[in-house]
Order: sequence, then structure tokens, then C-alpha cells
Amino acid sequence: MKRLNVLLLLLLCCSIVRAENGYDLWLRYVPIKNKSLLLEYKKQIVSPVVLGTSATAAIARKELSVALLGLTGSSYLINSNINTSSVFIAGTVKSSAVLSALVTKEELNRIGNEGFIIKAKPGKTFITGNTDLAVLYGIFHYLRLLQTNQKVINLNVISIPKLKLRMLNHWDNLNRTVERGYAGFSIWDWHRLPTFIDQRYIDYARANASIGINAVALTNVNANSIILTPAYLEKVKKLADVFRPYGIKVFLTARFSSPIELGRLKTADPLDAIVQQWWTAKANEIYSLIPDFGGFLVKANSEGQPGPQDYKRTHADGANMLANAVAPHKGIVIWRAFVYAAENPVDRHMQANDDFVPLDGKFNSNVMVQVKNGAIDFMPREPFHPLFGAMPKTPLMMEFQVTQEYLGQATNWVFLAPLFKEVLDSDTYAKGKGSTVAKVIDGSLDDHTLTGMTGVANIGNDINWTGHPMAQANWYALGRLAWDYNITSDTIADEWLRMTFSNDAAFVKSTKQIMLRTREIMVDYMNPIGLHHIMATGHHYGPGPWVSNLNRPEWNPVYYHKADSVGIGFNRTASGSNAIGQYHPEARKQWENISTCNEKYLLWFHHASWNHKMKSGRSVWNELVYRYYTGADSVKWMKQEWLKQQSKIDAQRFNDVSMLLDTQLEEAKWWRNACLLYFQTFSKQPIPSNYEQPDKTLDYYKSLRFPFAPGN
Ligand code: GCV
Repeated sequence: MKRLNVLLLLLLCCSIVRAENGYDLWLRYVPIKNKSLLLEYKKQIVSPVVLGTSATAAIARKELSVALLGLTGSSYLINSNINTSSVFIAGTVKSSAVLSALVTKEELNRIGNEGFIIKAKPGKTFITGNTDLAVLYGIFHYLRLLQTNQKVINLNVISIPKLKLRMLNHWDNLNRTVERGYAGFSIWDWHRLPTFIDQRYIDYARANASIGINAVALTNVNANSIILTPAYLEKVKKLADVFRPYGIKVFLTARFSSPIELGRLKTADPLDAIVQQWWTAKANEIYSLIPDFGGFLVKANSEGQPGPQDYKRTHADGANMLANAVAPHKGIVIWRAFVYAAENPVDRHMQANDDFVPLDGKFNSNVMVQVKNGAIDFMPREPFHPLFGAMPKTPLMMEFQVTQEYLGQATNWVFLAPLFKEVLDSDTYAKGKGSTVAKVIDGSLDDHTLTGMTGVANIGNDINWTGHPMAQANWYALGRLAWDYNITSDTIADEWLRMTFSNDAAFVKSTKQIMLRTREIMVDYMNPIGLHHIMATGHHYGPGPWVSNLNRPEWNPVYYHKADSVGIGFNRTASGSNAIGQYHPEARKQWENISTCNEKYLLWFHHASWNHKMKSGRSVWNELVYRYYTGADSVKWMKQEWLKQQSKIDAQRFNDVSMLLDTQLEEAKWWRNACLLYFQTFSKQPIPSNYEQPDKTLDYYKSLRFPFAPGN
């Protein structure tokens, strides 16, 4: 009787969809439901072997054993030696003649240190590469195939990362607040480091390795020099030790004035010999603790940060000084191009090009210039940054923002892969048609070997890592696109949904459809037809197009939309700021004429009259009304579609997303009403009566305050 009860209890437990809080990300390894596939998989993984003695090989063995247990329900011992029954063999080419016989010399040269090869035929599977890390990447790839229920009996995969540095930038402060973080506090528990190693560090490294991320800048670019003190470097060393076997290199942000703050020098002038010696000694100290330290990431002379211009030196002078300090250790310097100055009356859009283009060719060979995807600041939609295609002699690194500072933060569901891809696929025309941004950053256009892409992380200590459960997809997308920018948004969403939620075909189809539309929906209810930077100032939460009282002109939304009685938008053509002149002529063509301008960017480049006729036949005013209402209505559609998925996934994540969609709908309506009521004071035109009219006044929206909005 007792046994029967236990059995019944077990059965009951198994039949309930397991509770999920999102911590497992896309590495849940839940049982494969398709019986015939399961049988096929089991035949491919008899007596699995992962060769190698390194910590990385041990991690690969552990991952495989955890994954196979979860996916198949059977426990597998992962051998580290080949035996007669092994049909699944993974290891470097050097580790076994069986593996080296499979690949040609040419293939081995081509895949480098991180690329991997998977070959399978019925009853045989081989995963190999030049290093244990490549093999680990191959195993994660193979597990993805199982997790997404793909066929694995005939495989011939050669996968090589398109970019060398695939990075996350954490804007994490030493007190654990996160600038523009919406998922709790920093996961770096500095106070308890170096002794206490939080399991999170390991899980974080594992998640990154599963998508190919191989570098991380731990600290905020608005840097604190304390991170460079001996006590903190000991802590950093511990994190680097955890990350190393996962193939992840650590970078630190360097505050340019550190020689003054820490070294008590009188200056931080990059041409001063004592300052140079200080940085050389600091670099030596860091490398003595962390021999594979990646290098420094620097924000200088931007938004109040110190930099070489304080000493009338150039960005190149500053970057090269640091580059000299790390060069003997094979380190690099990543110097950010996000610069603009309040005293400079030139259109903010143009200031980075003005500063950096003259420096092309003047940076040391171990310097990369990190450029945000657009010239203003991670807007819901921006044209690509004109620096891409304008500095052929300098390796440019892409900086995306994964954390949704300007895209609804952690209350809005927005899948960012389409945004990332839109930028990467943009044609700079730097060397004729086809000179895409992707080709600039992968080094192929101008023959660079240092290449990379980074994302400002959306990770915090919330149980599900990213605040909004759906925001995990953006971390995932960043990694996948940094590995291969040709992967489609559809594929990324598909993989992520299957691994993170379910392989149920109807669920995947419907939820993917929502994901792929989220970005356009958000653009419509937030920043349609080229509007930008009209968020409330400071925290950037919600609309604030009316703000005009801040000291720095370019911190005021009115600077960007320029609404007046005639029309709306920023004239950046030759008759205006001529920011458009910073693009190559062919690229310019798509925007320079108001009547042919790609309407997605109309108000980005033109001050259009309220009655300017759009391709839809509507006036600019009516188009704005239409977009704002369509965007907000589409959030209702998202909710309706999501509600249909209730039976398909676990209750906790289903409910979390449902509640957040309610918030998103309220915020979309808030954006719509506040912006239209405000712009109406200029257009003097009605919101047509067929639309539900705003239920609050403009004064009400203007009065809203959020003193404790996160991330600020
Ligand atoms: C880290 C924007 C953000 C700042 C951020 C800055 C940057 O201005 O609002 O929080 O600072 O970009 O990228 O340096």
C-alpha cells in the first residue's frame, strides 16, 4: 500500500508541468517528448566520450552528462577514453587519430581556435576542433540540436565564429547598482569576493559559453578607479579564474584619471612619462594575477568622464598610451567612440565622427574603437552610425545595448534580434554596394584581424537574470549574432523558444510571431517615423517630449523632435545640420530627399510639415496618430495571442509574462496619449474621432514623476 502511494505521488509529480522561475535560461534540458526522435538520439550517443584532461574538457563532460540525463531520462557516464562501444566521440583533433582522420588540414586552418566540426552518420557522431574550447562549443551546438528536436543522424557542420571578440559589457558599479540595469543588482558580489564564489558566476559563464560569448567587461564604463586597487584586482582574478575554462576573458574599464586618484600623480596626461610608467606598472600588476587579462575598455571625455582631451591630447594619444602598457602581454584597448560635449553646438549626431575620423590610422594596432550602433544613443530605431565605413584603417567594434534603456526597460517585451540585424545588414557603401556594417566589423572590408561585437548586458541578480522573462532572448540573440550575423531573427527566436519554453509546434509558431513583431510595435507606440530621444530625462522611463529645461541642450527631448507650428523632425540634410553629409553618397541617397526618404527615418533627417503627405496618403500628423494607435493596439494583440499559450508552458512564466503585458499595454497607451497630446499643441489638429480619445490631460502626463525608476 505504502509503495503504491509513493508511486502515485511520483506519477502525479511527473504529470504536473514543472515549476520554472527562468533561472535555467535556455539550458533547461527537459525530457524529449517525441519518442522516435528520442530513440534516434539514443542510438547516436551510446558510450559517449569527451577526450581531454583540461578543465574545459571536464566542463564539457559534465554538461553532456547533465544534458543527456535531462533530455533522455537516462543517466550517461561520459568517458574520457574511447572504448569499443563508443559511437559518440568528442575531442580535439590532437586527442585521437579517429578524429584527426575526419578533417582536412585546410578545414583545421579555417576553423582556428574556436570553430568546430560535427560529423555524424547513423550510429556515429564526432565533434572536433583545434582546442578543448572549440569542442565545448561543438557540444553546446549539438545539445542545441537535441533541445530543438532536430535530426542528428546525418550532420556535416563546420561552424566558425565571424567575430573574434564576442562580448558583454556590464555597466555594473562596485556598490552593486547597475547603470541602466533593470534586473536587480549586479551579479558581482564584490564584498564577498574573493573568498565567496557565487554559483551564479559559474552558471553565467556556462550560459555565455553556450552561445559563444568569450569576453566580458565587468565594470561600468563610467568607471571607478577603485577596481584597479590591489584588493579589487584579487577579486577580479577570482572571477577570471572561474571564467577561464569557459573560454571567457575578463576586461576592466579604466578610469582615465586613475594615476591621479590612485597613484597620487599630479596629472593623467597620456604623454607624461610618469603617467605612462604608472599604467605600465598597473598593467604588469594585473597580468601577474590574470595572465590572460583581455585589456581595458575606456569611456573618455564623454558625459563628464576624464580623458586625454583634458590635457589637449587626442583620443588616439590616450588609447595608445594604454595600448602600450598592455601590448607586451598581448592585451588590447577598446576605446569607445560615444563622445559628445555640451559646449559643442554641433548636432550631437556628428560629434563622434568629427572627433574620430581625423584619427583614423593613428591608433596602435592593439586598439579597437567601439562604436554604438547609431550616432545618438541606442534608440528604438536609428540609422547606422556614420563611423561605420568612415575609419577604414581602424578596427571598429560594434556596441549594441541589450539592456532596454530606451526600449521599455524590463516591463516591455521587445525582441532585439531584428534591431541588431537591421544595423548589421545596413549598407555603408564605403567600398561600393554591399559594404555592410557586418563587413566593416568582421574585418573583411578593410582587412582587419581584430574584430568584435559587444552588448551592454541586461543581466542582474533577479532570479531569472534579465527581469522580463522574454529579455533572456536578447542576451541569447547577442551571442548568436556575434558568432554568426547571418543567422536570421526567425531562427534565433525559434531556437530560443524551443529551448527556453517548449517544442510544441503551435506554441513556437504563435509566440515566434509575437517576438518578431515586438520591435516594430514598440517603435510605433514610442518613436514612430524617425522620432527619437523623446523619453523622460534621467531615467528614460516613459515619454517626456516636452522636457526643455535641462542645462545641456542635447539632454532635452525638444532638441531632437523640434516640433513647431510648421512641422516636426530634425533637419539633418544639407539645409540643416548636414549630419547626413557624414554618410557615403549612396547611403545618403535613401534619406536626403524628403519625398523619397525611407519613412522609417523621415523625422530623423527632415523637419516635415504637419501636412506633408506620406506614402500611405496620410499627412504626417495623421500618420503619427495612426502609428501611435496601431502600436498600442498591437500590444492588445500580443496579450490575446499570449493568453492562448496558457496550457503549453509552466504557470509561473506564463503568468509573469501575462502581467507584464498588462503593464506594457498601459505604458503603450501612456506613450501614445502623452506624445499625441503634446505634439497636438503644435499641429493644432484633432485626433480623428474614430480613435478612442485620451482619457487624461497633457498636464497630467507632464506631472508624472518616477524618482525611484531603476537603472538611473
Ligand atoms: C554608461 C547613455 C546612458 C548612460 C551611459 C552612456 C554611455 O547616455 O544613458 O547611462 O553611461 O549612454 O554609453 O556611456
